[in-house]
Amino acid sequence: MTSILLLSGPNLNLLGTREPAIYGTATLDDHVEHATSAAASFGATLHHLQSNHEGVLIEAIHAARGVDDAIIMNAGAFTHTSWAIHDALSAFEGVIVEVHLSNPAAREPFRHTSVLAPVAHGSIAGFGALSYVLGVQAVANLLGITQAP
Ligand code: CA2
Repeated sequence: MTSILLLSGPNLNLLGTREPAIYGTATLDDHVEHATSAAASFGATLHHLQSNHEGVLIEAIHAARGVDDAIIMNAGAFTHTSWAIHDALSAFEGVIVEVHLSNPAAREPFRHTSVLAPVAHGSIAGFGALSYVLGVQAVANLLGITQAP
């Protein structure tokens, strides 16, 4: 069975508690639930890890090698800074999709660069909760899964 790892970076555990104008009112658990349902509709399983620690995320990417078929990652602010996560993702042989709730390109200049985008197959940003579902659809498409079993 196709296995997808969903990774969430720093502060995403705070979703639903602050900044609703930017990130909406849904919690991270809500987004994971939607992504899990979307994956199931393609006959795939999805497991999730959130961490506020760069090293924990890097080790999760290493552990996914040879185990998971795809990584969907919202790296939070590490998106803009972490060459270490960039390098870890570059060693993952499966599909990589970057997702964001907001549209960083329309926000502060420091958010305009993603150091992870060059090692992802593609990036989805600005669609709120839909970004996660679109991320799963992108993975299914890239893996050649056209419909649920
Ligand atoms: O739009 C996204 O998904 C981001 O990855 C969210 C990150 C931000 O640093 C990226 O530029 C874009 C921040 C997530 C922090 O979420 C919070 C939620 C509630 C309260 C405070 C932060």
